[in-house]
Amino acid sequence: MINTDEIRKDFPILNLKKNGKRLVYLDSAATSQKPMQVINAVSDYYQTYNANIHRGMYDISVKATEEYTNSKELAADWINAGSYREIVYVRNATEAINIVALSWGNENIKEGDTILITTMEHHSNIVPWQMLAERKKAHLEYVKLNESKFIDMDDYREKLKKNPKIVAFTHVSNVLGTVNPAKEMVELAHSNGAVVLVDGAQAAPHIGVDVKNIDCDFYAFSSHKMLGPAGIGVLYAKEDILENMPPVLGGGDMIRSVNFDKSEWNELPWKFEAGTSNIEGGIGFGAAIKYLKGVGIKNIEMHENAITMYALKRLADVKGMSIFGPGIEEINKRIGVISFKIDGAHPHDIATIFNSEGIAIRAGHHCAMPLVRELLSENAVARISFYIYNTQEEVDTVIDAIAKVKEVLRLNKQ
Ligand code: C6P
Repeated sequence: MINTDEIRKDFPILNLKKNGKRLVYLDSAATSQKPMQVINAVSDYYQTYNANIHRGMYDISVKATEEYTNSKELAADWINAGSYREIVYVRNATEAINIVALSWGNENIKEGDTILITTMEHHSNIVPWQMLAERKKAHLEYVKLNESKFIDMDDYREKLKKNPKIVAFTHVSNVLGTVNPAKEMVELAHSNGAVVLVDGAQAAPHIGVDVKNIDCDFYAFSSHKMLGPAGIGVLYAKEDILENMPPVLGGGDMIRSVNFDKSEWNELPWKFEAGTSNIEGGIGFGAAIKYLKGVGIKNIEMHENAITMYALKRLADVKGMSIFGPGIEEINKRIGVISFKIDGAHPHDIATIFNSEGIAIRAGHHCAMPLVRELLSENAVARISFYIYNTQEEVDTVIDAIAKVKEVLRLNKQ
């Protein structure tokens, strides 16, 4: 199991005081905190080998190139990709999905085709497909959720009968915390001839991901949610698919040769990385993955499972509390993202009062408006989310803060 006392020593921000109280950071689904190992890796690059990659014959440029490529190898290993050639560095999961919609989508989607996504998606996995559907006069279809707010597999099978060219779904919901049966969904889509993109933004930091086993064609995730810097993320794609996709951006580094009338593309994955890369981001991301590997994904899963279980139990005792997403009995189908509401309290008031207690949580539609508004029938929900550095004592502070919410809003009198 994880020794959180030891882990917390690596995260300087966790010693900060907020409103006179120690910061309790429960918004890792939005972005995670960073350990000294990542901060030092970025600082070390700036201080000792800052140079452009793929361009210099001199030592510090060679080292920068090596470290950047090495981080891709770590990223490939983290999700069990075939090699770093399948790892395209992009700004974030959002950009990864957009690149697929622009490159693969523009080539392969024709008028009248169907694109299939689910009603559980983050805006990043809705809007690029809406834009593609509009460009191509294609149909965008949504798989429903069932009563328990899991993907309705019967509806999924039905919608697959419309022969979508591409299916895109989230591995883990950023609102419900639900882990979707990715392997089964990919298998069904493939047997129907569709290619599949999995949005792994909330999965890659928290659960073991094996893209070979899932067999998805594309997988998207961001560094900043897994201890790394912002501005760097991964588009994984099977090598043969990437080979056949045209680049989206043109410029330096993505070419093998340029003539006045025509250019030839560079080898993978550089074909998709035009211009100077986010070098320090890639190096920091590599350090983050090394750190997570040191902790071990099984330990991460066990720790988050235990703390989520504890939180669900304690929250269940709160009067007027509703929790969205799988309950304790389905703990193995969820991660530590818990969205909730308290009768009579607006989620923004909850988040504001939590803040006065030093607790950082997110409240709102969580960039999943269709899910929150239409399926949960809420304008906003409050959300706590855990990572490797969170403790049961921090869950206890949440329970105390809820008592404070009730006191301030005079809900105890109801
Ligand atoms: N969700 C949240 O607070 P980016 O912003 O590109 O790194 O990640 C986008 C994204 C895509 N898919 C899912 C399932 C996500 O949860 C997110 C990011 C954050 O829930 C910020 S809105």
